[in-house]
Amino acid sequence: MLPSGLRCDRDENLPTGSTVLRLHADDADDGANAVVRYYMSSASHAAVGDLFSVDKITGDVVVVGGGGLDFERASTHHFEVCAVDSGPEVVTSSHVAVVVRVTDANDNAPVIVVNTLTTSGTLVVDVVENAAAGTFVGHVTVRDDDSGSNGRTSCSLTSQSVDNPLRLEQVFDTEYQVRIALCTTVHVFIHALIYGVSYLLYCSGFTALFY
Ligand SMILES: [Ca+2]
Ligand SMILES: [Ca+2]
Ligand SMILES: [Ca+2]
Repeated sequence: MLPSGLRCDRDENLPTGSTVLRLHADDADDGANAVVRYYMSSASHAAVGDLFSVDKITGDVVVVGGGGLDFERASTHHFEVCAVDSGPEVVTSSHVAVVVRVTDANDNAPVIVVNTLTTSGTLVVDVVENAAAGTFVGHVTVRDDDSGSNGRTSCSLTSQSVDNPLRLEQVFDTEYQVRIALCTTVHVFIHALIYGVSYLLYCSGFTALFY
């Protein structure tokens, strides 16, 4: 007799050959009448047979292929396993509904897609000199196929230049726009004239950065 239902949680990327769970059915008969064999139902075999198999002797449910468990491909698997005794006639059989829930792992890196207004097919963007602050340069989308915190992303410009003329604006959760910054570096020089018999020129200066 099998339990009516079984549920287990298993890590994503569990490799081929790993045992997901072991089924066991008791049979109160004697001899061959009590020897139980395990089979996946034909409907379940059609649905998940490329990923799981059932060892008919041990009752082990094993990962058999498809690159192992992949949360992004399917986070839950449902199938049915039958237990049949080995008497001269099949007297009894029972079945159990199995649910395997796959736990997400952080196995996907963020993917960045940049779109510009250019039609050249390259990511080289021409920007006219003196382009106004706020001029659109490019649209950035960041995607991560994992779930929860594993799929959360942040995005920033990595220019090390202090006068980087670009800024990154977040417009949606995973979408950004690159625009011309307010202005870049301004070098300010101050001249002071002191009039008299002759004049003195005092000159000083500083650099102002606007973003
Ligand atoms: Ca995966
Ligand atoms: Ca994942
Ligand atoms: Ca990720």
